[in-house]
Parts: sequence; structure tokens; C-alpha cells
Amino acid sequence: MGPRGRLILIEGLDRTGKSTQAELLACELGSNSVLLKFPDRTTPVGQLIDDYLKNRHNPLPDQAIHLLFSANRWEAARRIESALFAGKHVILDRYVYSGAAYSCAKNVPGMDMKWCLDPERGLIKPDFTIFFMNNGHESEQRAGFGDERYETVQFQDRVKHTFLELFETWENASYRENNMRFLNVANKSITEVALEVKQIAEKCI
Ligand code: DGP
Ligand code: NA
Ligand code: NA
Repeated sequence: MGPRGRLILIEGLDRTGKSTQAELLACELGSNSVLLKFPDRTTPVGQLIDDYLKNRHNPLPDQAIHLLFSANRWEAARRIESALFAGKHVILDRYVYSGAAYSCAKNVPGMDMKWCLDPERGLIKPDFTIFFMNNGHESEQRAGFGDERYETVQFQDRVKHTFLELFETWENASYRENNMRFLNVANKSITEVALEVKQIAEKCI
């Protein structure tokens, strides 16, 4: 059996170009890679999440939607592991950090960081994470901002803060192992960011 593939996570705020860059990296790595986007809206669980994000029907309680996002990752867990063990690199467009940061940023009593992280425990950890940074006001200027539930400048600022708190406090050792890279995408073109992502990936793979 060949070497295990690497689990590469692209995380960050809304409308920072994560999906575009995840796709470009997948092209760069070619047939030896698999790209998965979370939430995966194509599964039955993912369709409930899509409805929620588009405000299509009565909102689910915050606890219920949190667990659905987590279930949506768990339903892909075996697929991720078997791809990695088949020697493929797996690129994730969002993952457990989004799960904790968005829910925790809601400040719902009882939904503290630990509560939010518990359902993610046991999911395979990324080998490295590239975190896309900007500020909420820049996201706001990008196409489509405001279409979905979490896309307000105020909430995005809270999410950003919660992400950083999470990276500082959550299992510090494993966060170092996770090999976190912060990438400021403010005022950068798609090509410029793609080059930086490629350079980081080449070093880490
Ligand atoms: P995206 O398709 O990447 O734009 O994500 C849709 C929205 O859902 C975005 O505002 C981020 C949010 N989101 C992604 N994953 C999770 C999660 O696990 N939990 C919560 N509460 N929100 C999430
Ligand atoms: Na979004
Ligand atoms: Na995206």
C-alpha cells in the first residue's frame, strides 16, 4: 500500500473565495485528489441545511441545526478516510472549525465552545488548514453577500472572533499539529491567492 494522502482544509469567513480556491487546488493536484464541500447540500441532511440557510421554512432550533451540520460531516467520514487510505489527497471546503465557530458565535445559552465541539470529536483531523482572513466589510462587497442567513457584517465579525478564540483555546497541541496557516485574502486577486495556496500546499504535502 502507498502512503496515506493528506487532509487539507480550507476554512474562513463567508465570501472570501474558499470554494474557488479549493477547486483550483483540486485541479492543481489532479486525479490524485478529492474535493469535498461542507455543508454538502446534496444529501437529505444537506437539503435540510440548505433550507435553513435560505430561510425557507420555520427555523430549526439552534441546537438542532448545529447537530445537522455535524451529521453532514459524519455522513462523509468513511468516504474521506477511504480516499486518504487509497493515497488520495482530500481537500475540504470548510469542516469542524466552521461547525464550532458559527454556532458558538450565536451566543445561545448552553451552546458554549465545548458543547459545540463535542459532536465533532472523532472526525479525522486535517493535516493542515489554510484559514482565509479578511474583514466583514470586504466580504460584504463581494457578489452575493447577504443572500443567506449568516451573512450580516455584524455576525461575520463575531464569527471571525470566535474562529480565532477557537484556534487559541481548543486543544492547543492538536491545533499546532493541524499546521494552521492564516492567509489574508484582502484585496488580492484569485490568481494571487491561488499561488499562495499552491505554495503552502507544496510545503505541507
Ligand atoms: P457555504 O456553503 O460555505 O457558504 O456555507 C454556508 C453557510 O453555513 C455559511 O454561512 C457558513 C455556515 N456553516 C458552514 N458550516 C457550518 C456548521 O457546521 N455550522 C454552522 N452553524 N454553520 C455552518
Ligand atoms: Na456562504
Ligand atoms: Na464557499
